[in-house]
Amino acid sequence: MVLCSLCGREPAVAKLRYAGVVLCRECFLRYFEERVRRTLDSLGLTHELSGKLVAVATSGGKDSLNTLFLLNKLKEEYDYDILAILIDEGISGYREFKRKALEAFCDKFKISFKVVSMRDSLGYDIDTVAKLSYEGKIDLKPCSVCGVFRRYLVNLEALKAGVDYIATGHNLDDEVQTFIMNFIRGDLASMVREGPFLHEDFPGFIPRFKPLYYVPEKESLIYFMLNGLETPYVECPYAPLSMRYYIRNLINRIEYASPGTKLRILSLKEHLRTIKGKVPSPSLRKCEICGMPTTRRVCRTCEIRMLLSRV
Ligand code: Q46
Ligand code: ZN
Repeated sequence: MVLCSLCGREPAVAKLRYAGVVLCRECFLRYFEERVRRTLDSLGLTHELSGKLVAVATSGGKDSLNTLFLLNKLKEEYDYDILAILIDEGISGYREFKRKALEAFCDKFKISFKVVSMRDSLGYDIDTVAKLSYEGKIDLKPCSVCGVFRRYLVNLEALKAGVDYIATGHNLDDEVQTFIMNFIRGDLASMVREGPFLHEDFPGFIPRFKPLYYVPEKESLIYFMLNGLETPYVECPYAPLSMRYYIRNLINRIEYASPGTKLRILSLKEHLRTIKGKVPSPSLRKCEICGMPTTRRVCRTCEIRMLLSRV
């Protein structure tokens, strides 16, 4: 039996290859939660969250449920309220299962939640978008529409509910993938802008933070399982069509061959964020159609809706 590298008493259940250690259940949970707590503290949220309403944007997957679980656990200590928001994109064979998982989770932990239908709110669901894309009627992939619409609806619903902060379940792997995708697109402004906390001083923009920013996906999965949390392991059928899917597999292969790669990329990302002020980035304005914050004359959501209405 392999014993925990920290306490030396209990059997190890998690191997952290990049650190060369193995941890038992208790030490792993403590290590994991301490890292999340340190993240919140480093973002200045320790006192800032007091008396506030925090929305957790959740998909019903392990990372967003972990975020909900952790923020629910910390809410008395930090003195805030939480509300879970799930956007139903209308993806059959996927969304209904994850939605049920969120509902069961919120019932179990007595968390308020809101489900928003993309079709009812914006007039389109992602199955329809995917069909149009497959038929060659639009030059847009399902994920590029889904991501834009989801972000838009989470912000809109949070505004309606009087939310002060939005928390998302992005983990270290997501951040590394996004960084590489921005690199491939040559989008330096996004490379230096995106971090664990995003705040723009503009009406209608709700500050966002990512409690799992420094947590590798594999550790998020271990934490989820060790806490006995449940979600069906179904994947969105459109995920393999995205650039992210390709990048994710590629980075996982490199990480396997060279442990610590993801951490090194994240540390480069963190380093680049220090030059944020030196990279010109477009300022926010109000969308001429819907009034939501955007860097364009017309926001991407309104632009896509106009495009879809012409098909
Ligand atoms: S739900 Fe939507 Fe994801 Fe499906 S269509 Fe793509 S973005 S993969 S996280
Ligand atoms: Zn708009």
